[in-house]
Amino acid sequence: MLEIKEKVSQKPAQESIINLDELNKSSLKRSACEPQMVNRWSVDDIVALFELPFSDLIYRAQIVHRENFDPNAVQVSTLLSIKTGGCSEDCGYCPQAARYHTDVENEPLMQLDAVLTAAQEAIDNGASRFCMGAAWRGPKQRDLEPVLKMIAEVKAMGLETCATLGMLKEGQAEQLKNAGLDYYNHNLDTAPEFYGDVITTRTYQDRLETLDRVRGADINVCCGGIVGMGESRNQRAGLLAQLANMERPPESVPINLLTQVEGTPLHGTEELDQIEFVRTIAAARITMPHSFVRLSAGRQSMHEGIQALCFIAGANSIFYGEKLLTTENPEAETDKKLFAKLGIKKI
Ligand code: SAM
Ligand code: DTB
Ligand code: SF4
Repeated sequence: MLEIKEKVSQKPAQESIINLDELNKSSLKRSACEPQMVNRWSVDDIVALFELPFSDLIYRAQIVHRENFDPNAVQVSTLLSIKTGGCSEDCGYCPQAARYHTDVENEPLMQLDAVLTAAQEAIDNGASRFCMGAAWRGPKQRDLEPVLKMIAEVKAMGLETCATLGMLKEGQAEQLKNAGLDYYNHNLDTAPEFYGDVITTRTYQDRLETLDRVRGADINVCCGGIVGMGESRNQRAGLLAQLANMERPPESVPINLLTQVEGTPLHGTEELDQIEFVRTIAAARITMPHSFVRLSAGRQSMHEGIQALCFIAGANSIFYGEKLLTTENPEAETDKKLFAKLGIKKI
């Protein structure tokens, strides 16, 4: 244990975590807010965490968790898909991509009233944050206008606001900030070297540039990824290294377990062992001590004992409500019972 402790706390190797040449070529001007990488954690250091005996890993995660958070408090966000299906992108996990034959239909942007009704339900169920998701490559200006109105009205109801609308162009993050947006969710999804196996219609660099824009507009960053897509342990560690080495790590880090949907290319992927999922949560907690780590998609397929282990490993945020975007999530009542059993309070 001591030996490993020393290993993981030593100064990490000076490897470049992102492709700096590519970043330099980027048309985006450098700003003070650009997520320059800091070599806090090498991929090898994070793999060493994954390799710890389970009990030692959880112990370390608990120490970090208790140093930084109330260990019995979990933040709850409710998700709403404000624009479902028909997406032009080819993300291999996603049931909303138009090119895959899934049961998801292409629907228009929701009306403001319906969004506000859903926000009121979220309040009634005790959610503190409301996240609006759209199946877009990115918002066109004419799409953004009604979303700005939704954000402003949801904020006025007293909820924290979050949106996930795809890639942002210059100036759009500022408009979102002015409307009252607290968080923007945009995931890196996986390690750079596995990314091209999953998505080809947008690059890793595109994602980093959107994250720059979000940071530059002083919006909190919600950024994580998906595990269980057939990536290696090294690549799970690689995703965490990308996140943990950001100049300012994301305030919120959703760790999704792939929800396999028939018709998507990743349907039929070998299931990730759930203890390995808990290890991923623990490694996220240790490497990003100040971030909320969100136990995101995949809870529907997890026994409550595994979810309890995730909370012990440092997860302190969940999506709350019977639906994620298009797939199922535990009922709010089920989660209330689980929280009561575990003595967890909602924040
Ligand atoms: N279209 C926008 C985008 O891609 O940024 C926003 C919505 S998109 C559905 C948000 C995130 O949900 C994705 O980046 C991915 O990490 C996650 N996601 C989508 N489908 C999933 C699935 N089947 N299982 C787990 N996570 C999924
Ligand atoms: C995130 O990381 N997970 C959420 C949220 N951000 C937008 C989405 C999960 C989607 C799961 C598949 C679906 O319901 O369509
Ligand atoms: Fe479109 Fe987002 Fe789904 Fe990718 S993850 S296909 S961008 S909705």
